[in-house]
Amino acid sequence: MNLSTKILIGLALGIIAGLELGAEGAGFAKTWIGPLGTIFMNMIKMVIVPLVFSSLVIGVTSLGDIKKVGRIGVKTVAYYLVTTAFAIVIGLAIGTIMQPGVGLHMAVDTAKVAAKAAPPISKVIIDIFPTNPLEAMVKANMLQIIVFSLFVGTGITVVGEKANALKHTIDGLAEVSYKIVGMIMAVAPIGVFGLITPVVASNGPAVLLPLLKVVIAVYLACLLHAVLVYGSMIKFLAGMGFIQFIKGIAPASLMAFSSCSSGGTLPLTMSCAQKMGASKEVSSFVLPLGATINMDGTAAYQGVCALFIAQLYGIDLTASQYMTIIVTGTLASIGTAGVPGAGFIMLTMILTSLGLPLEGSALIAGIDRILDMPRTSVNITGDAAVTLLVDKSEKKHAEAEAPLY
Ligand code: DAS
Repeated sequence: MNLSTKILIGLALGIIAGLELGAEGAGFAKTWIGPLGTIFMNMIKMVIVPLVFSSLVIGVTSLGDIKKVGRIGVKTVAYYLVTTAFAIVIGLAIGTIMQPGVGLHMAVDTAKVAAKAAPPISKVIIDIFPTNPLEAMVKANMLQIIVFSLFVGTGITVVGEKANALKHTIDGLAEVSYKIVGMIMAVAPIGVFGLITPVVASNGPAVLLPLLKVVIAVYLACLLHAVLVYGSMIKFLAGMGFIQFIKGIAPASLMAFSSCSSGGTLPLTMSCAQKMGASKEVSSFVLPLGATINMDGTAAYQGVCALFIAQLYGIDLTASQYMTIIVTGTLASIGTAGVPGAGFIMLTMILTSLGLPLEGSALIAGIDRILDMPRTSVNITGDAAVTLLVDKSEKKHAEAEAPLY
């Protein structure tokens, strides 16, 4: 039985238990069943720091010799960041239009939430540069950890040979972190059961009805992003028909949809991109980087879900908080590893940076695997689209530099 079926069973049992217990059993659910969910969430928080640090450092070191790929690296990262920002904006737009969480005011300590929701945009930008990276890790300050990781990855690449041992160690930490994510996801059904039961018991069936809206919102945001953003990129910048591109990337997109793993799909993504004309040099650099740092589908999902949870608690987000979602979501998607369920881990980080209650993510946890399919598919499709763009511009660059005769 695969993980998605197990999670859905955990969700179904949690809903049934919550409905059976009802409001009068909410206390029992909170005291005796809730801790299963709390432990699950604690394990998620436990792995976020090593996961983001190591996967991002390795993502940056895959740039190889900075001089040689400086130009490609800047272009690649720029395209990845811009498309990710677009994805979040599309996710926020869909979440604003569809309002998936409206009408479900849940009791929450607004003082706690309000206290964290205040930071002005300038403070958000200044604060992403850590004064002490170890403190950032201890406090799980994700934006600071992401910035520090970018510097460490660049430093390792510039130092070269002498830093090989460090790079090897961090690479090992990345692999171990992916494995730990897998172990945590193995107990997800129990964790989801523990998360969802108290929520349903204390909020009744009304809480679950909007879940369909969230699923539709995430799928719609992913589809819109792929058609609007990749459609125009491929047609106007890569000089390829969008249908031709979709047919070319389809094997990898479908593999990503079913495996929910960008990393696992990478070999297929590379062969699809190369069959569509991307050179080996560009695709073997841009795609592994993309599988590590480019997560447009995840970003769109985070835009929708962050709004869903704010709406769930009747919290109106300020413009500065919208900006925080765009900045945090763009940077956080860099640190999202290409493994199943990694995006949900990043969502909990975005909620924390907004001061929104993590409990709200319990409803998302139960359907996350369903939401992981389209976002992973979009993640790798975006990687392939950027690869074709960078490849086209590199070929133009080479032609421009070629001797006239
Ligand atoms: N499933 C992850 C991937 O492989 C993304 C995510 O969980 O959001 O891209």
